[in-house]
Parts: sequence; structure tokens; C-alpha cells
Amino acid sequence: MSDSVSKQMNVDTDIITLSRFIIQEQQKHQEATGELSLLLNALQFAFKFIAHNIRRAELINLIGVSGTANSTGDVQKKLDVIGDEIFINAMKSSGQVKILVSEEQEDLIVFEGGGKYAVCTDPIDGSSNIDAGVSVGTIFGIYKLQQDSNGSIKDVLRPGTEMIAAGYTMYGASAHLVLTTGNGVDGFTLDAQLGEFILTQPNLRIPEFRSIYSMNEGNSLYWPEYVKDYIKDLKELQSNGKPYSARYVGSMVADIHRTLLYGGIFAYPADSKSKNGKLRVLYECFPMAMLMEQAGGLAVNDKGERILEKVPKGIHDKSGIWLGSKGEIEKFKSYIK
Ligand code: P6P
Repeated sequence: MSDSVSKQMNVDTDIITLSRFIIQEQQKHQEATGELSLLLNALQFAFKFIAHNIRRAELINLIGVSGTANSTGDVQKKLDVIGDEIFINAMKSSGQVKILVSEEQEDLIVFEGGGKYAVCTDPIDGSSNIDAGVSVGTIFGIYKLQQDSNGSIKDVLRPGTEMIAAGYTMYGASAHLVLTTGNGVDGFTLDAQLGEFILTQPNLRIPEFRSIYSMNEGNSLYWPEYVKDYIKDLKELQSNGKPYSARYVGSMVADIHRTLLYGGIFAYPADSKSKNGKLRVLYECFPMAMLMEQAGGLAVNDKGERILEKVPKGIHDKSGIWLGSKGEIEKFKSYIK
């Protein structure tokens, strides 16, 4: 199609699909075997299938409780169960995954075969909001098995700095995939008719400052004093003559997506009620921390330590977490005694 005709018809005849992006990324690495590309494409299918089921949820009455409870005792929603099964089957059939850690599975799953990767996931994060139509999402982080490993829990009880890829897919009006393989962050939007994720937000960078804070203030009774002091000060008039804005969805993927695009700070601190916090290290904190750092932001624990350098002791370990704009995290750290 000649340039002028395609321009007249406003048709982009050279769109970059996720599949094409994955191949292009692979070609940047001479030593690449294509195994990670196969894994990323299996992930892509899982996101498309989960998105399809969420879109149909209201129609075929998947909304509501499945009647079973997951390993950590949460009452499972029907979509939780389906999302977990879709994810397990996609990883197993890819032939590239040896170890799978899922929020919905008490123990890690070891697949038969010679897969070289360990995947950590929350298949449907934020599912308590599903009935209200609030965006939920799949969060994932990927480790390459350690040298000479045949696949064990030791391949995932590692610092987040050893993750080689991470991201999330947020299921809203359309599905948005945000991905890093260690060379920056890129955003893709699912064109459901085409059945392809399209590169729509290349090289995402988080603004260095933004007067938005995102945390559940219903827990403020339990917060340590320095956290209360920090939030109190955000509510005072700042140098721009305005206090900070509060934005909180209660679905991590939605809150992180906004923070990544607009800037600000998201936090779920450990407190006297939750002790170690609520969010899980391997499949919530680490993947979102990797994305934030790759986009120019920061991610720390309640002591202000870089959270990716921590090593979980168990696959469902939790941690307090603060992440977002570099300037906002540095400001928070100045309140830590
Ligand atoms: P709270 C959802 O249940 C979740 O795991 C995250 O997606 C979200 O950030 C957090 O918990 C919300 O927790 O206590 O504010 O409802």
C-alpha cells in the first residue's frame, strides 16, 4: 500500500506486535537460544485467554465465589481458579518452565521435562474487586534456573535482582501488558479483534516527582509513627501551594499502572496489624520493583532498603513495600528514623 494511500486511510501498515517485539529483542542477543521467546509467547497466550474469560465473566456468570479456598485461606473467586489453571497449563505446555510459584498454590510446582526457567505469578491479583468491575491483573516474574540446577525451591528463594524478566497484564476496558526483560519497560495493548498485543507505549519512564500518594489509609491506626508523620506532611500545602492527591484503587496492578504512567508513590507498609505487610515478595513486590527500577523509579522496603536485594525465606513471604517516582521515594526515606 503506497504511503499516501495508507496515510489517507489512516492505516498503520507496520505495527509492532508483541510477537514481533519478542523476536526483535531476541535478535539483540547473539547467544539467545529462543527459549525465553517461547516462554514469553506462552505467557502472551495466557494473558489473551484470561482476558477473554474476564470479558465473558459477567455474561456466563463466572462472577462470584467458587466455594473453594486457596492455600493461604483466601476465599477463591471463580476467575481466580480459572486464571490459575490457564496459567499453569500455558507454562507447562511451553516446555520452557521447570518451576512455577503461584499465589493460588501452597507448594511450588515442578514440571516434567527440561525447562530452564522458574516463573512466579499472581494469576489474578486484586480479585476481590472483580465483582465491582475494577481492573484486576496477572503479575509475573521470571528467574533463569541456577547453573546445574534441575529445578528446586532454591531457584526462586533468590534476590529479585536475579529476575531476568517481569511484568503485569491489567484487564480493564482493554488488556494492557507492561513488560521488562532488563532493557527498559514497554507497554502493549491487546487488540481483541486482531488477537494481538500491540506496542503502544515504548520505553516507559516514570516521572521523577508527582504529588500523588497511593496507600490504604484505613490502616493508618496501625502504622509506625514515621509513616504517620510522612503522610501528615503530604497533606500540608507543598511548595506548589497544594497538598498531595490521594489515589487508591485497592488492586495493585491498577495502582501501579497509574503510578508508572503518572508518577507518585505507592505503598503497603508492614504495620502492627499485618506485621510483615500484605504484599508477596516473589510475585507482587519483586516484579513491580523490577519494572519501577527499569522505568527510572525506585522500590524499597519499610527500612528504605532496595527491596530487590532481599532474599525471601519462603515462596509466599510478604514484605512492606514503597515504590514509584525516584524523588518521592527519596522524600519518604528522609522520614525513616
Ligand atoms: P487492602 C488485592 O487483594 C491486593 O493483594 C493487592 O492487589 C492490593 O494492592 C492490596 O491487596 C489491597 O489491600 O488491604 O488495601 O484491601
